[in-house]
Amino acid sequence: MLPPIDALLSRFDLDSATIAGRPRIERRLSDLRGCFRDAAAFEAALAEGNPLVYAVASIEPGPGEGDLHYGLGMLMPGRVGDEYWMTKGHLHSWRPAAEFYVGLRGAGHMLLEDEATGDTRLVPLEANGVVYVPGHTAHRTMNTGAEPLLYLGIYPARAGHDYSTIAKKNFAHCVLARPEGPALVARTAS
Ligand code: S6P
Ligand code: ZN
Repeated sequence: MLPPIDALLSRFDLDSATIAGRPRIERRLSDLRGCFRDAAAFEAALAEGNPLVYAVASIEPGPGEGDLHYGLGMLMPGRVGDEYWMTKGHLHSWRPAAEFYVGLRGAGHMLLEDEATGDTRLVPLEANGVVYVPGHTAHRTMNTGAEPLLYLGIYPARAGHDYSTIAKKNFAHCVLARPEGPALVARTAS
């Protein structure tokens, strides 16, 4: 038997990055301690205030083995030192879980890092583009534009979030704002 239409259809408000009647988590600058390479710039920015950096409204239709979940993300534009505002980044607890990121509005990039090899890619995330995040891949999103970045992340229900691996060792690369655009730089070299 199929669920009622309300459980099959969601409607977004892209200006507020909300989905009517659904939970939304918010991450502020203070939630991102340890993510940026310039700790002094981070603390100086935090001393000025604790702005909203991103929010995610989630839809979790069911916990079944074949179910899919999705989240509407809004990542605000901003900088800490020469790094763009970013998400915490994570691996999926169930490592084989892949994910699609669908760009809806604004301009961003995704940092992808293969857990086993460290192989790294910087991939644009923008309207009319879909980024495929393979399984076993740490992923972080940066707003590299001037407007809020809106996107959808679609992932297996059983994916889960492993934040602790990133919290312990961070990504091996940073993405720096350079005059010519976002530049991928080894963390040790920066
Ligand atoms: C979930 C998916 C996204 C992120 C969102 C926030 O698998 O990748 O919905 O949760 O982009 O990022 P983070 O790293 O704070 O979860
Ligand atoms: Zn994910």
